[in-house]
Amino acid sequence: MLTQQQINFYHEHGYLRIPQLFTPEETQELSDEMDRLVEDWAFTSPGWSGPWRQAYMDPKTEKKSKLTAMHDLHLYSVAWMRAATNARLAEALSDLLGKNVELHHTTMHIKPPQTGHPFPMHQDNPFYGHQDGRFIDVLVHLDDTCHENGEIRFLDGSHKNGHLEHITQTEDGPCTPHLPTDQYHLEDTVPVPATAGDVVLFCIDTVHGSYINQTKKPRRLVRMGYRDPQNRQEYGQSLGRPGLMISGYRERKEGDELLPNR
Ligand SMILES: O=C(O)CCC(=O)C(=O)O
Repeated sequence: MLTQQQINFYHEHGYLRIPQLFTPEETQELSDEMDRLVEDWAFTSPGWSGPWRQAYMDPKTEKKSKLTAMHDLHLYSVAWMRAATNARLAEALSDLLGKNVELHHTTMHIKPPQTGHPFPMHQDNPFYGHQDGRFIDVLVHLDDTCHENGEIRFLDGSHKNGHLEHITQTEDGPCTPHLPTDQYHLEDTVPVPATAGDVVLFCIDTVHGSYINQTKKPRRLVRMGYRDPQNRQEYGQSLGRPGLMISGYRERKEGDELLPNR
C-alpha cells in the first residue's frame, strides 16, 4: 500500500500524510455520522487542563476555549467501525508496524468555531502508556485543515527520543499531560495541513500540538490508535481492553492467558 519512500519518511520524521485514504463517499458518510454522534453522545468542555493554557492563550480566550470530544466512536456507529477496520488503512499500518496490527481506540476531537482550543506540545504515550514506540495514531480528517483552523503540527524526528516525561501535576492537583511550555514550542513544529478524506499518522512518541481554531467552522477529526499486539500497555486509556485485530494474528507469548471474556 505504501511506497518505500513513504515508509522511509515515517521512520525518519515520525509522521506521514496519506492523501485521500477515504473516498469522498466514505468521508461524507463519516462526516454525517460524526454530526449525529455529536448531537447524541459527544460532550463539550473546556478541554485539556494545566498551566499550558495560560502560556498558549490570553485570559479572555482561555475562558472561552472549548473542545468537543468522545471516545470509541466505532462502538456506536458502523460507519466508524468500518473506518477503523478499513482494509487500505490496515495495509498501510502493517507496512509500518509489521504484519500484526490491533485497534486500540478511536477518539473524536472537534475544535468548535473560534473557541476550539489549541493543543499543547505533547506525546500521546502519557495518555495510554505502552512499552515502546510500536503504536501509531491515525488522524482521520473530515474537514480541510490549515493554520487558521489549527492543523496538526509535529516536531520533526522527535519520536527518536522515545517516551518523554510530561507535566501531569500542578500545585492544584492533576492536569492533562503536556511538555514544559518553556522548552517545547509550537513555532518549532512542521505544519501538516490536510484535506477531508486524508489521514495523517504519527508515532506515539512524536511530539505534536496545534493552534486554536480561529475560523467560523468547526475543525473535526478523529484519532484512531493501533499497536503491534506485542507492545503491551502499562497504564491509561482503555488499559486491559483487547482490541480488534485489523491485520495478521495475535501471537501467543510465554505467560499469555486467553483474553478475558467478561
Ligand atoms: O486535534 C488536534 O489538533 C491535536 C490532536 C492530538 O493532539 C492528539 O490526538 O493527540
